[in-house]
Amino acid sequence: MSRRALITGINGMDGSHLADFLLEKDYVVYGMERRSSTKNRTNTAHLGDRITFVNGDLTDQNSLLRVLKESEPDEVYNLASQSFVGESWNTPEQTSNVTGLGVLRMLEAIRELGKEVKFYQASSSEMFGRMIENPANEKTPFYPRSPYGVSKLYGHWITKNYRESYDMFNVSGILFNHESERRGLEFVTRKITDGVARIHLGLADTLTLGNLDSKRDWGYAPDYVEAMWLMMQQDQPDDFVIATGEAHSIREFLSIAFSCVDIDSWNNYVKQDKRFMRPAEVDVLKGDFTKAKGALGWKPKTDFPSLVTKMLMADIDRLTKSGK
Ligand code: NDP
Ligand code: GDR
Repeated sequence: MSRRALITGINGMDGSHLADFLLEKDYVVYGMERRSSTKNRTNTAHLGDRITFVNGDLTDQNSLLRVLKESEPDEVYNLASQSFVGESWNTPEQTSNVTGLGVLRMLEAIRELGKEVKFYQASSSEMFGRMIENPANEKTPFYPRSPYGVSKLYGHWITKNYRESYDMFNVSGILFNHESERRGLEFVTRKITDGVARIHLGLADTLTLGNLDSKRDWGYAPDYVEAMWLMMQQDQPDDFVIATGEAHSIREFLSIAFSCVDIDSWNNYVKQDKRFMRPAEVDVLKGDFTKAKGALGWKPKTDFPSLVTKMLMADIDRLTKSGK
């Protein structure tokens, strides 16, 4: 019989890639979305009726229990969150409520349901923040640098605590940055590929960014959703760092993207604005995925230049077709 999965944050980047992956594995997939006045299913439009959408919100306890009863999952992947680090200083309370307490609500809903359900929590490299150890591994102490990072840390520890308190099958994937053609336009990678595509097509003259010196360990999202699934197939629940082991600066990202459209002196096209700087920055993030490689047999398949090129080509293609 097909296994059943519930994915929260279904219309986000990871939710849509995970749905693609699980459908390939013959899962029955339910995707939780929250109500909005205008539906945004851009990332899931291609799935048609191959998945079932259910309405629920991580800030509403009863809705989560209802969603679990409707979907009857064997595996829950909790990918929903207020995921934009920059925004977490503007709405710290809302971020804590969704990204932190939302995890507790889902765990309580699973307990209330009273059936054995495996639970995946989308933890983040932002929990390492100041990077006490470089590269960071599963034993590295945490030092979050934003309300988002602090909220993720709560979600991480409550997931672990419920595993130990109630013998639940709960895993936390500590994923470093991962990107794809479906990344939200406000995140720096997609902002760059969209911006460079516009400059290339004559639709824009400049691209305005914040801090160009921070470094991130960037992987490709479809590679990373496989790691989520592998963690859920282990005999014993455990937590894993998922990363590429390489860190690159925003400047390097810009340089590759602009060189793809034959522009060498990219400095002429990029402006900086304080609006995009953060009150506290994470200067560098780099992860050590040795444990995942050994226990899950996982490793990244897409290198940094290929990631940048794929994202840029997709944006050029999209903008060429739409003309705006
Ligand atoms: P996205 O921002 O693309 O997706 C987040 C999803 O959460 C959206 O679909 C959003 O719905 C939904 N959501 C937000 N608030 C609520 C709520 N109150 N109730 C229900 N749903 C809600 O994130 P990603 O796909 O990039 O990331 C997936 C998860 O992994 C997130 O938890 C993120 O914090 C975490 N993560 C991501 C990493 C990355 O590099 N991408 C790295 C490490 C962790 P709506 O469309 O309605 O806003
Ligand atoms: P991040 O991603 O904060 O790492 O969180 P983001 O792309 O927003 O920022 C990465 C770095 O780029 C710098 N930067 C800019 N960022 C944005 N968004 N816009 C700009 O114009 C800009 N200019 C420079 C930032 O200061 C930062 O240093 C992502 C999210 O997916 C989280 O949910 C996830 O947990 C972490 O990755 C791991």
